[in-house]
Amino acid sequence: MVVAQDWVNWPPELAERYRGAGHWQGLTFGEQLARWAVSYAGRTALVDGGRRWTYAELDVAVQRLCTGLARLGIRRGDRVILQLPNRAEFVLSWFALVRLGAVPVHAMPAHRRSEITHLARLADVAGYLVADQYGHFDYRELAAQVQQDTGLRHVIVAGDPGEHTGFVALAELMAADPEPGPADPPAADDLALLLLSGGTTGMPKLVPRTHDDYSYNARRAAEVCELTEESVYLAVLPIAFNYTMSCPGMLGVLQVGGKVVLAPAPGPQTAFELIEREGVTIAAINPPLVPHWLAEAERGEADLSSLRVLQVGSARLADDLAAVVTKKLDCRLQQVFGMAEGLLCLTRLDDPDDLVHTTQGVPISPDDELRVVDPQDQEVPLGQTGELLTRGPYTLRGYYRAAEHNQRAFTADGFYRTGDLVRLTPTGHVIVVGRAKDQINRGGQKIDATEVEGHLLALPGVVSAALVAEPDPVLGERSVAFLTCTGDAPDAKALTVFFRDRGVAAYKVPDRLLVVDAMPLTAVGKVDKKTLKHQYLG
Ligand code: OOB
Repeated sequence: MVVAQDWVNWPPELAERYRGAGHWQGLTFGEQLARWAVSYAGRTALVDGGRRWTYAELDVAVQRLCTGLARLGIRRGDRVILQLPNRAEFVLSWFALVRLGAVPVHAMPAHRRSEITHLARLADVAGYLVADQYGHFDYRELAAQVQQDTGLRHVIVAGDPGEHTGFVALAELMAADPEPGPADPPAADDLALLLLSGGTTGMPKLVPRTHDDYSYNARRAAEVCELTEESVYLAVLPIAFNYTMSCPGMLGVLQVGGKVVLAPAPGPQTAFELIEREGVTIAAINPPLVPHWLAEAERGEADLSSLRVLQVGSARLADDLAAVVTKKLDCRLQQVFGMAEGLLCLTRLDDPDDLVHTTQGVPISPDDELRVVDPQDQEVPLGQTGELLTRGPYTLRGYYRAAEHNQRAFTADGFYRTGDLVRLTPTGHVIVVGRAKDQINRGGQKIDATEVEGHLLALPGVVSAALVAEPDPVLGERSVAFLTCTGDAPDAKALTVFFRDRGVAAYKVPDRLLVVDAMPLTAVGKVDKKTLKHQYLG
C-alpha cells in the first residue's frame, strides 16, 4: 500500500549519508520492541504504580492492542491523537499504533477543545485516544465535543468509556488474541509520529518524525547519557513530551534494556518516593521544578543515592541555580536544550563544572550542523550572538502540511530556523541567550503569542492585543497581555473564564493584563513589542 506523504523528507543524498554512517538503522519501533523482547526478555521494562511489565510482557501486550486496533479499523498511515497522562496505557498505545504504522499525534494532557480540534483537522485524524478522567477533568466530554466539531471516527478511552455511545474501551481492544502481523507493516523511513511544535504563528504546527530519525535521537542520547541495562529512568514530565520520550527518555532507556518508571505527578514527593523504591538512576525535569526538588532533598527523608544524573531542560536554567544543583544533589547535572523539531544538545557527563553550569550542551550527533547567523543569514564570528539554524539526521525538513510556513521556517538548503538566539563557546557548547521568535517559554511550556492574541481579540471590547514575556522568578518567564479596549476592560477572572469557555489550555491564560491607551507601532505598523516591554515592564 502506498501511503500518501504530506510532509517534507530528507534529500536522497543526505538520507544515504545518514544510513551509511549507521545513524538510520532501518528498523521500525515495532521491530525494535520485538527484538528487545528477545534480548531483555525477563527484565522489567515498565513500572506504573503497582503494575509492572517485563520486555516480553510488554511486547505481547502491545501485539494484542495492535491486533485490537487493526480490527477496529485503524490502518497504516492513519493519524490518531494520543492524549494520555503518565500511565502505562500511553506506552502500550504508542507502541501498538507505531507497530501498526498508524501515527500517534502527541497531545498534552493540558490541551483542550481549541487545540485538539485544531490537531484533529490539521492531521485529519482517524481516532482520538483519551483517559476517562485525569486531574479533575473528564476527557470523555472533551472527546464528545471534538467528535461533534470534526466528525472523527473513533474515540478510544483508557478507563471507563461512560455513557457515550460509540466510544470504545481501550481494555476491550487489549483483550484481542494477538495475531502475528501487522498485515501491512510500516517502513523505517515512514512517518512514525507527529510531535507538537511550540508554535510562533498561530496554532501549533506538527513535527513529522520517522522511525529511523526518532530511533537515532533516542539511541544517541542514551549513549551520551551512558545508559545501560542497569539504568532506571523516571518520567516526571508528560510522557508525550519529546524530552521525556526520547532525550533519552523512555525510548532511550528501552533500547538498552533499562527500566522506565512513570511518575503520576511531577512533584518532588512522588518523584523521591519512586527514586528510592525503584532505584532510579536518571530523571529529567524542567527549571521551575528545580527549587522544589532541592527543598525536598534538603528535608532528607528519601534515599536518593541511586540517582546518577539529573537532566534539566526545556527552558533556560539560571547559571547560579545550576551551580546549586551540583552542590546540593549528590549526582551529575546535565543541561538539556532540545526541541520537538529535532536538534538535541546535552552537556556531557565528564564536562567540567563551569561548562555544565553555564551552557546548554553540545549537539548529540557528529552530523548535526549548526549555524549562528545575523538577521541577513550571514554567519557571525564564533562567540557572538545570532539565531541558531540547524539541520541533521533527526531534525525535520518541513512541518507536516504547512507548505507556506515551511518557506519561512527553513533556509533554501534545508536548515531549520530555530528562533533561538545563541552563542557558541570554543568547545562547541551552545549558550541560549534569548529568542527571536514570538513565543513565551513559561517554565518550559511554550506559548505562541499570535495564538493567544487571537483569543484575546475575541473578547468583547478588545481592539488590539499583544502578548509579551516578562521575567518571573519561578517560571523564568510569564505572559503579560497588553490590550486596548473600548469600554470596560476585562479582569483576570473574566479572562480565565473566557479562555476556559473557548476550550483553550489553562497555561495559555495571560498571567497579567495591562490596559493601555494605544499600542506603540513599528515603522511598518506592527505592534512594537520591544517598546511595550521597555515602557511598561522596565
Ligand atoms: C523542548 O522542546 P519544545 O519543542 O517544547 O521547545 C523547544 C524550544 C527551543 O527552541 C528553545 O526555545 C526552548 O524550547 N528550550 C530552551 C532549552 N530547552 C528548550 N531554552 C533555553 N534553555 C534550554 N535548555 O523544550 C525540549 C525538547 C527535547 C528536550 C528538551 C526540551
